[in-house]
Amino acid sequence: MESNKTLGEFIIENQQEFKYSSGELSRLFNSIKLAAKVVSHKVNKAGLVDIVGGVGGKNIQGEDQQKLDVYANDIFIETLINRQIVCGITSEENDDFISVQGSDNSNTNKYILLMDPLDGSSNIDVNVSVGTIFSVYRRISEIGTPVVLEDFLQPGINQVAAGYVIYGTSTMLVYTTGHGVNGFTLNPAIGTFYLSHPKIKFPEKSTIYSVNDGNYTHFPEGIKDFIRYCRQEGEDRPYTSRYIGSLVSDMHRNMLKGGVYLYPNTRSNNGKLRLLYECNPMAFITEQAGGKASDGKSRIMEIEPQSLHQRVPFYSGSIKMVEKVEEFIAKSK
Ligand code: AHM
Ligand code: MG
Repeated sequence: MESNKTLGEFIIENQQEFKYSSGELSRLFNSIKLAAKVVSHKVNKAGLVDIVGGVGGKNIQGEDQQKLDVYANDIFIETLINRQIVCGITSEENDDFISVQGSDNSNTNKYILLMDPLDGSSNIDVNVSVGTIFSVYRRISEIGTPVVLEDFLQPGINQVAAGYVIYGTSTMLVYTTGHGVNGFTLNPAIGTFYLSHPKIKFPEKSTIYSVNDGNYTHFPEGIKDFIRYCRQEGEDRPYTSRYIGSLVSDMHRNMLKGGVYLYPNTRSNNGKLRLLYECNPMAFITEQAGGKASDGKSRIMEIEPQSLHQRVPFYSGSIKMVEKVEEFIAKSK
């Protein structure tokens, strides 16, 4: 484990990897890591202060918002707006996108940020890890004008960076700019992220499957077949079932230990996870770690988004396992 390289040093050293190298990305990451540290501090204190629980509001999907969701959302948005680093932000917790143009439309920044500020927040009051997921794109509309919806509805293949922060037994920031995936662990004593997981790759041998088994009866036949296959005796089967119910934690574990994450559609819905805030960034990271991310038929990152809060079925993990999922889905038709 390389323990003495900080995230700041790593970004500067690897700036040439970022094709639009102009210092903007480092400034953007400085803001993300600052906001992440503030949220991490708050999440770690969640059991100590009376901050856990709903605030009575519902987000766009009609789900109860937890206080910490709102807090994390505000911190990330404020940090980015105050530093005038991006020209637009959209969040799973907001109905619409935010244009960061300044009062005189003078903002000439090129990047927009999409985020799920605190994913898995229903886990907070039982002390289970949660995470922040983010994704960065270059705007497609003209610089200096207010951002438009089309800037945010770009396919995942246009991402220039994506990452997540996991608030777990330790706080980690994992990201990619399209040149592999690297993980940094926060030393809370001095507030610095250190490179702890360089060049993360899915292991060759993958034996974990992660799915909310309680929904089994509603899953498409192909997914039921895949789950039965996971449970059967075979060369390296039955596989191990692990499901935390916190996407960042489930994906993080599967990437390090080897496995597949499934959130299927059912007869009545198109899955739960949001294409822009959860699936695209996780798909970018998965692919960069040598894995594959699919909606069962097509590559997640090639889906043309139709709306900000669109949901898609999501299968992401080691290539062989995701191909097996696709194979069962194709066979069941
Ligand atoms: P959230 O964004 O409202 O927190 O919901 C997303 C979370 C993911 O972290 C997790 O993988 C999934 O919902 C779990 O859903 P379920 O409880 O239906 O299994
Ligand atoms: Mg979420």
